[in-house]
Amino acid sequence: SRALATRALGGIDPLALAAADTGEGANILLVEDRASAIDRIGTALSQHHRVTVETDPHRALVLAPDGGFEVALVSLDLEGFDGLRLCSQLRSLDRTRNLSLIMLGEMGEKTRITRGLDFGVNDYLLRPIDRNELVARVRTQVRRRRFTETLRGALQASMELAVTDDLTGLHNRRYLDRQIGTVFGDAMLHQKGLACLLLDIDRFKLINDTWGHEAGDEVLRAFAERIRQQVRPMDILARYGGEEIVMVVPGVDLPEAQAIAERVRERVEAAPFAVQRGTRDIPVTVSIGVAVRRSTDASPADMLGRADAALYRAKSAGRNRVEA
Ligand code: GH3
Ligand code: MG
Ligand code: MG
Ligand code: MG
Repeated sequence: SRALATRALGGIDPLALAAADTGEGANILLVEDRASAIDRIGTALSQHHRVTVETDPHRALVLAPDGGFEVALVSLDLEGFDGLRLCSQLRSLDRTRNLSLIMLGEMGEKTRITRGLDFGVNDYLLRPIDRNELVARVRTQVRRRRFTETLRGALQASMELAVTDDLTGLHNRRYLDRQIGTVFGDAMLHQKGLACLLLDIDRFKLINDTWGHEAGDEVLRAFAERIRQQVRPMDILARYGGEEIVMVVPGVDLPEAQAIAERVRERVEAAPFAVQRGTRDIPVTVSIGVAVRRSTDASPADMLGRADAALYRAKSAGRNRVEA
């Protein structure tokens, strides 16, 4: 939504941004080998944009992915080369896929122009090229592309926001629920180990009651950060509930998972957490329930359930310990 996109962009409204864009100052690639056309088009566009001329279509194909171009104008009448083919290649390459394309052609080439429009070329200009029309059509493409790119960025940011926990910056439960099925299925298919660790801070209510909720938040953030430093890129780390964190660790068996959990427990206990700009050190301990996937598990919930039961045992047995 527009509001979410605005929030994701740090208060910038993408629609307002698009409306404010003049469509000036773009990087334009002109693929043309006729001297008169280069001169005419180059002169007209240079007053508004930066224009790079390339007479060789093969070199254009090499240049285009790295040039940071927003729009490419491609002649359909290149000497010994089909400009339409170049357009189609630019469309299919990963790094030029989003480039705005404008064909330059003759009136008699309507069939080819239509084919180009069919596979996604954005616009065309007929020779003799009218200067004002050229400038206007290029500007339209520049604005359209910038708008699309802005929305693409906003969408990406909102998608990340939707799976991130605000307080800790860890993934949230929605993310975990979405990913754990995939990881679980993968472990099942390849008959590999999969472990899940359920971490719950000991007597956290007491921390809140003693130091205040703000300090509790800070402890939670620092706790999450300390845990984050101990996971590998393929592990899932998510805030599961209030002061509970889930670690999903692929490729390990139960003894390995217990060793990981024990190391995490020790690291939490090893040093107190500095809060309120370093004025307070709060000691924290954590209890951890460990479970691994079993061949009889129907779903990740079975494994998570065992981790939860193990956590409960760790609490009953006196806290600051690992149970499996
Ligand atoms: P134990 O787990 O050892 O049994 O004791 P506990 O005190 O941690 O027990 P419990 O899990 O029942 O309570 C967790 C507390 O964490 C309750 C809740 O007020 C607090 N909490 C949950 N989320 C947050 C949060 O985001 N910030 C702060 N400051 N506190 C939170
Ligand atoms: Mg509890
Ligand atoms: Mg707790
Ligand atoms: Mg709890």
